[in-house]
Amino acid sequence: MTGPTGDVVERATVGFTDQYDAPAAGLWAAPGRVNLIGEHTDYNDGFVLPFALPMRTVVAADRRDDERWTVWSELSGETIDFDADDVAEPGRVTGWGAYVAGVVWALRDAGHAVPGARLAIASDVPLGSGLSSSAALESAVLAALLDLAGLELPAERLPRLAQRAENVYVGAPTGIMDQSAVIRCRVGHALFLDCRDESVEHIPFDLDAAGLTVLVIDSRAPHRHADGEYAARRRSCEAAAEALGVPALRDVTVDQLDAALARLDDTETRRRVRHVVTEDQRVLDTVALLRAGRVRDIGPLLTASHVSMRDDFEITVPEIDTAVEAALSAGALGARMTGGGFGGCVLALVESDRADAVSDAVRAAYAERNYTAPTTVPVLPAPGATRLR
Ligand code: GAF
Repeated sequence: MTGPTGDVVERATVGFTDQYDAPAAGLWAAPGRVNLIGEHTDYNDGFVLPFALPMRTVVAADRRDDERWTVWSELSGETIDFDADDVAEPGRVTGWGAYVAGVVWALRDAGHAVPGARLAIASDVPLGSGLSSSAALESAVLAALLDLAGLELPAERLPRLAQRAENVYVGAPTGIMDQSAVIRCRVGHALFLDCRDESVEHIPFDLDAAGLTVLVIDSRAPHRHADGEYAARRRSCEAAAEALGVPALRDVTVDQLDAALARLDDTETRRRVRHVVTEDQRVLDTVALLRAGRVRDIGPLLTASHVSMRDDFEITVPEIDTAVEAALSAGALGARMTGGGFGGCVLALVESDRADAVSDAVRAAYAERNYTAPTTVPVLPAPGATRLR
Protein backbone atom coordinates (compact mmCIF):
# COMPACT_ATOMS: atom_id res chain seq x y z
CA MET A 1 0.00 0.00 0.00
CA THR A 2 2.45 2.59 -1.12
CA GLY A 3 1.61 5.82 -2.90
CA PRO A 4 2.36 9.51 -2.83
CA THR A 5 3.92 10.63 0.44
CA GLY A 6 2.93 13.47 2.77
CA ASP A 7 -0.44 14.32 4.22
CA VAL A 8 -3.29 13.72 1.81
CA VAL A 9 -5.19 16.87 2.85
CA GLU A 10 -2.09 18.94 2.24
CA ARG A 11 -1.53 17.29 -1.14
CA ALA A 12 -5.07 18.09 -2.32
CA THR A 13 -4.80 21.65 -0.99
CA VAL A 14 -1.43 22.33 -2.60
CA GLY A 15 -2.44 20.46 -5.76
CA PHE A 16 -5.42 22.77 -6.15
CA THR A 17 -3.42 25.94 -5.66
CA ASP A 18 -0.69 24.77 -8.04
CA GLN A 19 -3.17 23.85 -10.73
CA TYR A 20 -5.55 26.76 -10.52
CA ASP A 21 -3.47 29.50 -8.95
CA ALA A 22 -6.11 30.17 -6.29
CA PRO A 23 -7.13 28.61 -2.98
CA ALA A 24 -9.94 26.05 -2.99
CA ALA A 25 -13.37 27.00 -1.66
CA GLY A 26 -13.46 23.83 0.42
CA LEU A 27 -12.13 20.36 1.08
CA TRP A 28 -14.10 17.11 1.23
CA ALA A 29 -12.94 13.60 2.12
CA ALA A 30 -14.28 10.08 1.72
CA PRO A 31 -12.59 6.93 3.05
CA GLY A 32 -11.90 3.52 1.59
CA ARG A 33 -13.61 0.58 3.28
CA VAL A 34 -13.07 -3.03 4.23
CA ASN A 35 -15.97 -5.38 4.50
CA LEU A 36 -15.82 -7.29 7.76
CA ILE A 37 -18.20 -9.92 6.39
CA GLY A 38 -20.98 -10.28 3.81
CA GLU A 39 -19.43 -10.69 0.37
CA HIS A 40 -21.44 -10.66 -2.87
CA THR A 41 -24.58 -10.41 -0.78
CA ASP A 42 -25.35 -6.76 -1.56
CA TYR A 43 -26.69 -7.27 -5.08
CA ASN A 44 -28.69 -10.21 -3.73
CA ASP A 45 -30.62 -7.81 -1.46
CA GLY A 46 -28.79 -9.26 1.53
CA PHE A 47 -26.67 -8.11 4.46
CA VAL A 48 -23.18 -6.61 4.71
CA LEU A 49 -21.00 -5.33 7.55
CA PRO A 50 -18.27 -3.00 6.27
CA PHE A 51 -16.30 -0.36 8.13
CA ALA A 52 -14.52 2.74 6.88
CA LEU A 53 -10.73 2.90 6.69
CA PRO A 54 -8.44 5.68 7.84
CA MET A 55 -7.15 5.97 4.24
CA ARG A 56 -9.05 8.72 2.43
CA THR A 57 -9.59 10.43 -0.89
CA VAL A 58 -9.60 14.20 -0.55
CA VAL A 59 -11.10 16.63 -3.04
CA ALA A 60 -10.30 20.34 -3.01
CA ALA A 61 -12.78 22.27 -5.15
CA ASP A 62 -14.39 25.54 -6.12
CA ARG A 63 -17.18 26.63 -8.46
CA ARG A 64 -16.83 27.82 -12.02
CA ASP A 65 -19.26 30.18 -13.70
CA ASP A 66 -19.77 27.96 -16.73
CA GLU A 67 -20.82 24.34 -17.23
CA ARG A 68 -17.34 22.86 -17.35
CA TRP A 69 -15.56 20.60 -14.91
CA THR A 70 -11.78 20.60 -14.67
CA VAL A 71 -10.21 17.85 -12.61
CA TRP A 72 -6.61 17.29 -11.60
CA SER A 73 -5.58 14.03 -9.93
CA GLU A 74 -2.24 13.41 -8.28
CA LEU A 75 -2.47 9.75 -9.22
CA SER A 76 -2.24 10.28 -12.95
CA GLY A 77 -0.72 13.75 -12.74
CA GLU A 78 -3.13 14.79 -15.49
CA THR A 79 -5.84 17.38 -15.68
CA ILE A 80 -8.99 16.48 -17.55
CA ASP A 81 -11.78 18.73 -18.63
CA PHE A 82 -15.35 17.93 -19.61
CA ASP A 83 -18.51 19.88 -20.36
CA ALA A 84 -22.28 19.48 -20.27
CA ASP A 85 -22.29 17.49 -23.53
CA ASP A 86 -19.89 14.96 -22.02
CA VAL A 87 -22.29 14.31 -19.14
CA ALA A 88 -25.43 14.35 -21.27
CA GLU A 89 -25.21 10.59 -21.49
CA PRO A 90 -23.06 7.87 -19.94
CA GLY A 91 -19.76 6.73 -21.32
CA ARG A 92 -18.39 9.87 -22.99
CA VAL A 93 -15.62 10.42 -20.43
CA THR A 94 -13.47 7.33 -19.89
CA GLY A 95 -10.66 6.28 -17.54
CA TRP A 96 -10.53 7.63 -14.00
CA GLY A 97 -12.35 10.79 -15.11
CA ALA A 98 -15.46 8.67 -15.73
CA TYR A 99 -15.98 8.33 -11.95
CA VAL A 100 -16.06 12.11 -11.63
CA ALA A 101 -18.12 12.73 -14.76
CA GLY A 102 -20.43 9.93 -13.63
CA VAL A 103 -21.26 11.80 -10.44
CA VAL A 104 -22.07 14.97 -12.38
CA TRP A 105 -24.21 12.88 -14.73
CA ALA A 106 -26.01 11.09 -11.86
CA LEU A 107 -26.85 14.37 -10.12
CA ARG A 108 -28.11 15.97 -13.32
CA ASP A 109 -30.02 12.83 -14.25
CA ALA A 110 -31.76 13.03 -10.85
CA GLY A 111 -32.84 16.57 -11.74
CA HIS A 112 -30.27 18.57 -9.78
CA ALA A 113 -28.50 21.59 -11.22
CA VAL A 114 -24.76 21.06 -10.82
CA PRO A 115 -22.47 24.06 -11.15
CA GLY A 116 -19.25 23.81 -13.11
CA ALA A 117 -16.29 23.20 -10.84
CA ARG A 118 -12.53 22.92 -10.56
CA LEU A 119 -11.31 19.98 -8.55
CA ALA A 120 -8.00 18.61 -7.28
CA ILE A 121 -7.88 15.04 -6.01
CA ALA A 122 -5.38 13.31 -3.76
CA SER A 123 -5.79 9.87 -2.24
CA ASP A 124 -4.30 7.41 0.22
CA VAL A 125 -6.76 4.68 -0.77
CA PRO A 126 -4.75 2.16 -2.78
CA LEU A 127 -6.09 1.55 -6.28
CA GLY A 128 -7.11 -1.92 -7.38
CA SER A 129 -6.80 -3.44 -3.91
CA GLY A 130 -10.49 -4.00 -3.30
CA LEU A 131 -10.68 -1.21 -0.72
CA SER A 132 -13.22 0.85 -2.67
CA SER A 133 -11.02 3.51 -4.16
CA SER A 134 -13.77 4.06 -6.76
CA ALA A 135 -16.50 4.61 -4.17
CA ALA A 136 -14.18 6.92 -2.21
CA LEU A 137 -13.58 9.01 -5.32
CA GLU A 138 -17.26 9.13 -6.29
CA SER A 139 -18.36 9.95 -2.77
CA ALA A 140 -15.78 12.69 -2.15
CA VAL A 141 -16.68 14.30 -5.48
CA LEU A 142 -20.39 13.94 -4.69
CA ALA A 143 -19.96 15.62 -1.29
CA ALA A 144 -18.02 18.48 -2.92
CA LEU A 145 -20.49 19.05 -5.75
CA LEU A 146 -23.52 18.95 -3.44
CA ASP A 147 -22.02 21.64 -1.22
CA LEU A 148 -20.88 23.77 -4.15
CA ALA A 149 -24.42 23.51 -5.55
CA GLY A 150 -25.93 24.35 -2.17
CA LEU A 151 -27.90 21.09 -2.25
CA GLU A 152 -28.81 19.36 0.99
CA LEU A 153 -29.86 15.78 0.35
CA PRO A 154 -30.49 13.25 3.12
CA ALA A 155 -27.40 11.07 3.69
CA GLU A 156 -29.37 7.91 2.96
CA ARG A 157 -30.02 9.07 -0.61
CA LEU A 158 -26.38 9.65 -1.47
CA PRO A 159 -25.12 6.07 -1.89
CA ARG A 160 -27.59 5.40 -4.74
CA LEU A 161 -26.43 8.53 -6.58
CA ALA A 162 -22.78 7.50 -6.29
CA GLN A 163 -23.66 3.93 -7.25
CA ARG A 164 -25.49 5.13 -10.39
CA ALA A 165 -22.33 6.94 -11.43
CA GLU A 166 -20.47 3.63 -11.25
CA ASN A 167 -23.22 1.33 -12.60
CA VAL A 168 -24.54 3.47 -15.41
CA TYR A 169 -21.87 6.00 -16.34
CA VAL A 170 -18.77 3.84 -15.77
CA GLY A 171 -20.61 0.61 -16.55
CA ALA A 172 -19.53 -1.57 -13.58
CA PRO A 173 -22.48 -3.62 -12.22
CA THR A 174 -21.59 -3.29 -8.54
CA GLY A 175 -24.00 -3.39 -5.58
CA ILE A 176 -24.75 -0.72 -2.98
CA MET A 177 -22.28 -1.76 -0.26
CA ASP A 178 -19.22 0.30 -1.12
CA GLN A 179 -20.89 3.68 -1.55
CA SER A 180 -23.02 3.06 1.56
CA ALA A 181 -19.95 2.21 3.61
CA VAL A 182 -17.94 5.15 2.39
CA ILE A 183 -20.78 7.61 3.00
CA ARG A 184 -22.59 6.22 6.05
CA CYS A 185 -19.94 4.56 8.25
CA ARG A 186 -19.10 5.98 11.67
CA VAL A 187 -15.86 5.98 13.61
CA GLY A 188 -15.53 3.01 15.98
CA HIS A 189 -18.43 1.17 14.34
CA ALA A 190 -19.16 -1.30 11.58
CA LEU A 191 -22.16 -0.57 9.37
CA PHE A 192 -24.81 -3.28 9.40
CA LEU A 193 -26.64 -2.60 6.15
CA ASP A 194 -29.74 -4.30 4.86
CA CYS A 195 -29.19 -3.91 1.13
CA ARG A 196 -32.89 -4.39 0.36
CA ASP A 197 -34.32 -1.40 2.20
CA GLU A 198 -30.95 0.29 2.92
CA SER A 199 -31.69 0.52 6.63
CA VAL A 200 -28.54 0.65 8.75
CA GLU A 201 -27.46 -0.03 12.29
CA HIS A 202 -24.12 1.23 13.55
CA ILE A 203 -22.60 -1.70 15.42
CA PRO A 204 -19.89 -0.81 17.98
CA PHE A 205 -16.63 -2.42 16.89
CA ASP A 206 -14.13 -1.39 19.53
CA LEU A 207 -11.06 -3.40 18.69
CA ASP A 208 -8.76 -1.54 21.05
CA ALA A 209 -10.94 -2.21 24.08
CA ALA A 210 -10.94 -5.90 23.21
CA GLY A 211 -7.14 -5.98 22.75
CA LEU A 212 -7.65 -6.92 19.12
CA THR A 213 -6.37 -5.69 15.78
CA VAL A 214 -7.69 -6.03 12.26
CA LEU A 215 -4.82 -6.40 9.84
CA VAL A 216 -5.50 -5.51 6.24
CA ILE A 217 -3.16 -7.53 4.06
CA ASP A 218 -2.80 -6.38 0.47
CA SER A 219 -2.30 -9.57 -1.51
CA ARG A 220 -0.73 -7.57 -4.38
CA ALA A 221 -2.68 -9.78 -6.76
CA PRO A 222 -4.47 -7.12 -8.81
CA HIS A 223 -8.22 -7.07 -8.33
CA ARG A 224 -10.63 -6.26 -11.15
CA HIS A 225 -14.33 -6.30 -10.51
CA ALA A 226 -15.44 -4.40 -13.58
CA ASP A 227 -14.46 -7.42 -15.61
CA GLY A 228 -16.42 -10.49 -16.57
CA GLU A 229 -16.10 -12.57 -13.40
CA TYR A 230 -17.98 -10.18 -11.12
CA ALA A 231 -20.73 -9.73 -13.68
CA ALA A 232 -20.89 -13.50 -14.22
CA ARG A 233 -21.38 -14.13 -10.47
CA ARG A 234 -24.12 -11.56 -10.40
CA ARG A 235 -25.90 -13.06 -13.41
CA SER A 236 -25.67 -16.51 -11.91
CA CYS A 237 -27.27 -15.33 -8.64
CA GLU A 238 -30.04 -13.51 -10.45
CA ALA A 239 -30.77 -16.53 -12.63
CA ALA A 240 -30.88 -18.77 -9.54
CA ALA A 241 -33.33 -16.43 -7.79
CA GLU A 242 -35.53 -16.51 -10.86
CA ALA A 243 -35.37 -20.30 -11.05
CA LEU A 244 -36.33 -20.50 -7.38
CA GLY A 245 -39.18 -18.03 -7.82
CA VAL A 246 -37.90 -15.50 -5.27
CA PRO A 247 -37.18 -11.79 -5.81
CA ALA A 248 -33.55 -12.27 -4.70
CA LEU A 249 -31.39 -14.89 -2.98
CA ARG A 250 -31.85 -12.99 0.26
CA ASP A 251 -35.30 -14.54 0.34
CA VAL A 252 -33.86 -18.03 0.81
CA THR A 253 -32.99 -18.74 4.45
CA VAL A 254 -30.46 -21.30 5.67
CA ASP A 255 -33.35 -23.48 6.82
CA GLN A 256 -34.72 -23.50 3.28
CA LEU A 257 -31.31 -23.99 1.66
CA ASP A 258 -31.32 -27.76 1.13
CA ALA A 259 -34.76 -27.69 -0.43
CA ALA A 260 -33.75 -24.78 -2.65
CA LEU A 261 -30.54 -26.52 -3.77
CA ALA A 262 -32.51 -29.65 -4.64
CA ARG A 263 -34.50 -27.60 -7.12
CA LEU A 264 -31.41 -26.45 -9.04
CA ASP A 265 -29.81 -28.91 -11.41
CA ASP A 266 -26.56 -27.12 -12.14
CA THR A 267 -23.85 -27.86 -9.56
CA GLU A 268 -22.05 -24.58 -10.11
CA THR A 269 -25.25 -22.61 -9.52
CA ARG A 270 -25.88 -24.63 -6.37
CA ARG A 271 -22.47 -23.62 -5.03
CA ARG A 272 -23.11 -19.96 -5.81
CA VAL A 273 -26.46 -20.06 -4.02
CA ARG A 274 -24.99 -21.85 -1.02
CA HIS A 275 -22.37 -19.13 -0.64
CA VAL A 276 -24.87 -16.27 -0.73
CA VAL A 277 -27.41 -17.88 1.60
CA THR A 278 -24.86 -18.98 4.19
CA GLU A 279 -23.00 -15.68 3.92
CA ASP A 280 -26.14 -13.72 4.78
CA GLN A 281 -26.53 -15.90 7.87
CA ARG A 282 -22.88 -15.35 8.81
CA VAL A 283 -23.44 -11.60 8.72
CA LEU A 284 -26.45 -11.94 11.03
CA ASP A 285 -24.47 -14.20 13.37
CA THR A 286 -21.53 -11.78 13.39
CA VAL A 287 -23.82 -8.87 14.23
CA ALA A 288 -25.39 -10.88 17.06
CA LEU A 289 -21.95 -11.62 18.54
CA LEU A 290 -20.82 -8.00 18.23
CA ARG A 291 -24.03 -6.76 19.85
CA ALA A 292 -23.25 -9.13 22.72
CA GLY A 293 -19.74 -7.68 22.99
CA ARG A 294 -18.17 -11.00 21.89
CA VAL A 295 -15.74 -9.56 19.31
CA ARG A 296 -13.21 -12.38 19.70
CA ASP A 297 -15.83 -14.97 18.83
CA ILE A 298 -16.45 -13.69 15.30
CA GLY A 299 -13.16 -15.20 14.09
CA PRO A 300 -14.58 -18.57 12.97
CA LEU A 301 -17.33 -16.82 11.01
CA LEU A 302 -14.74 -14.78 9.12
CA THR A 303 -12.81 -17.91 8.24
CA ALA A 304 -15.97 -19.78 7.23
CA SER A 305 -16.79 -16.86 4.95
CA HIS A 306 -13.41 -17.26 3.30
CA VAL A 307 -13.86 -20.99 2.77
CA SER A 308 -17.24 -20.31 1.20
CA MET A 309 -15.76 -17.70 -1.16
CA ARG A 310 -12.93 -20.06 -2.05
CA ASP A 311 -14.88 -23.26 -2.58
CA ASP A 312 -18.43 -22.21 -3.43
CA PHE A 313 -18.27 -18.75 -4.94
CA GLU A 314 -14.80 -19.40 -6.40
CA ILE A 315 -13.54 -15.84 -6.26
CA THR A 316 -10.23 -16.23 -4.46
CA VAL A 317 -6.75 -16.58 -5.98
CA PRO A 318 -3.64 -18.41 -4.71
CA GLU A 319 -2.03 -15.32 -3.16
CA ILE A 320 -5.21 -14.61 -1.20
CA ASP A 321 -5.59 -18.19 0.03
CA THR A 322 -1.92 -18.23 1.02
CA ALA A 323 -2.34 -15.05 3.07
CA VAL A 324 -5.42 -16.43 4.84
CA GLU A 325 -3.78 -19.78 5.62
CA ALA A 326 -0.56 -18.20 6.85
CA ALA A 327 -2.45 -15.74 9.06
CA LEU A 328 -4.52 -18.54 10.60
CA SER A 329 -1.46 -20.75 11.12
CA ALA A 330 0.21 -17.87 12.95
CA GLY A 331 -2.72 -17.55 15.34
CA ALA A 332 -5.20 -15.17 13.70
CA LEU A 333 -8.66 -15.65 15.23
CA GLY A 334 -10.19 -15.46 11.75
CA ALA A 335 -9.19 -14.34 8.27
CA ARG A 336 -10.93 -13.79 4.98
CA MET A 337 -10.68 -12.09 1.64
CA THR A 338 -12.56 -8.80 1.62
CA GLY A 339 -14.17 -7.15 -1.41
CA GLY A 340 -15.13 -8.30 -4.87
CA GLY A 341 -12.46 -10.95 -5.22
CA PHE A 342 -9.87 -12.22 -7.73
CA GLY A 343 -7.16 -10.45 -5.75
CA GLY A 344 -7.35 -7.45 -3.47
CA CYS A 345 -7.05 -7.66 0.30
CA VAL A 346 -7.38 -10.12 3.15
CA LEU A 347 -8.41 -9.06 6.63
CA ALA A 348 -7.24 -10.93 9.68
CA LEU A 349 -8.60 -10.53 13.21
CA VAL A 350 -5.67 -10.96 15.58
CA GLU A 351 -4.79 -10.49 19.22
CA SER A 352 -2.91 -7.18 19.16
CA ASP A 353 0.20 -8.77 20.61
CA ARG A 354 0.22 -11.30 17.72
CA ALA A 355 -0.09 -8.71 14.93
CA ASP A 356 3.62 -8.65 14.09
CA ALA A 357 3.92 -12.43 14.19
CA VAL A 358 0.94 -12.80 11.84
CA SER A 359 2.36 -10.20 9.42
CA ASP A 360 5.73 -11.95 9.45
CA ALA A 361 4.12 -15.31 8.80
CA VAL A 362 2.23 -13.99 5.77
CA ARG A 363 5.39 -12.39 4.38
CA ALA A 364 7.33 -15.63 4.89
CA ALA A 365 4.66 -17.70 3.13
CA TYR A 366 4.75 -15.27 0.22
CA ALA A 367 8.54 -15.37 0.02
CA GLU A 368 8.48 -19.18 -0.08
CA ARG A 369 6.22 -19.02 -3.13
CA ASN A 370 8.04 -16.12 -4.80
CA TYR A 371 4.94 -13.91 -4.71
CA THR A 372 5.35 -10.13 -4.68
CA ALA A 373 5.74 -9.15 -1.01
CA PRO A 374 2.39 -8.25 0.60
CA THR A 375 1.82 -5.18 2.73
CA THR A 376 0.03 -5.36 6.07
CA VAL A 377 -1.62 -2.45 7.87
CA PRO A 378 -3.49 -2.46 11.19
CA VAL A 379 -6.74 -0.50 10.85
CA LEU A 380 -9.49 0.86 13.11
CA PRO A 381 -13.01 1.84 11.98
CA ALA A 382 -12.85 5.44 10.73
CA PRO A 383 -15.56 8.01 9.85
CA GLY A 384 -17.45 8.20 6.56
CA ALA A 385 -17.43 10.98 3.97
CA THR A 386 -17.31 14.49 5.34
CA ARG A 387 -16.49 18.13 4.61
CA LEU A 388 -13.13 19.01 6.13
CA ARG A 389 -13.38 22.77 5.72
C1 GAF B 1 -17.38 -5.00 -4.91
C2 GAF B 1 -18.70 -4.33 -5.24
F1 GAF B 1 -18.50 -3.04 -5.60
C3 GAF B 1 -19.67 -4.41 -4.07
O1 GAF B 1 -20.93 -3.90 -4.48
C4 GAF B 1 -19.81 -5.83 -3.55
O2 GAF B 1 -20.61 -6.61 -4.41
C5 GAF B 1 -18.43 -6.46 -3.35
O3 GAF B 1 -17.62 -6.34 -4.49
C6 GAF B 1 -18.55 -7.92 -3.00
O4 GAF B 1 -19.16 -8.07 -1.76
O5 GAF B 1 -16.72 -4.29 -3.92
